[in-house]
Amino acid sequence: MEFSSECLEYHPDFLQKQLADKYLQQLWDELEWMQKKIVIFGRRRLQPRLIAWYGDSSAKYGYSGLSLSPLSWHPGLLEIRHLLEEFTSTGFNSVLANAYRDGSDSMGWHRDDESELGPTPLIASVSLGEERRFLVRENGKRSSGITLGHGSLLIMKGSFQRRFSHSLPKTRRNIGLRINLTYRRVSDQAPD
Ligand SMILES: O=C(O)CCC(=O)C(=O)O
Ligand SMILES: [Mn+2]
Repeated sequence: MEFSSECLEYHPDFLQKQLADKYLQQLWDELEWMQKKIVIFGRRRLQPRLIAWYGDSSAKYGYSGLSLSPLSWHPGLLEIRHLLEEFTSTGFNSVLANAYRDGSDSMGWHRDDESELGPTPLIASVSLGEERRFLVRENGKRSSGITLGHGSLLIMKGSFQRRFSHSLPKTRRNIGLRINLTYRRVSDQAPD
């Protein structure tokens, strides 16, 4: 697929397998996973995945009618934050963790373009566990995909959120757990 590396970078071997195995187990066992109700097209339904929001206490975040106050950092999430800060030379103050329990959990098409992320956010997305397809689509064009593997890092940056939407579709493959961590920097200023 054609992406400018200005917008999207994929690093398949960001975490060594042993370390990725350790974090997968630890974060599944120890994070405070929740399944939230959200409103889509006026209907209340359960999100088809589990989520947990961790970060500095100032890092409040809202999307799809949800307003999330962060839990204070888990040591594993903090270790990964430090690895990412070194790798990307960017500071993060929060992380949204998503757990896809099997192939029927998913995330619909969206952009991470909330004003508290700023106009050109750098979002660092770490994947653990089962491989899943990540789809990217520019308005009016066909989607393309990247397979996100265990221990990989995807960096979305620059104009990515303005130009493209992304999603994580369901799959019929008989697969188990995948955890995804999107590290973000959210501003603690009220949006204008
Ligand atoms: O699970 C993924 O790879 C995507 C997660 C995502 O897009 C998000 O948390 O905003
Ligand atoms: Mn996203």
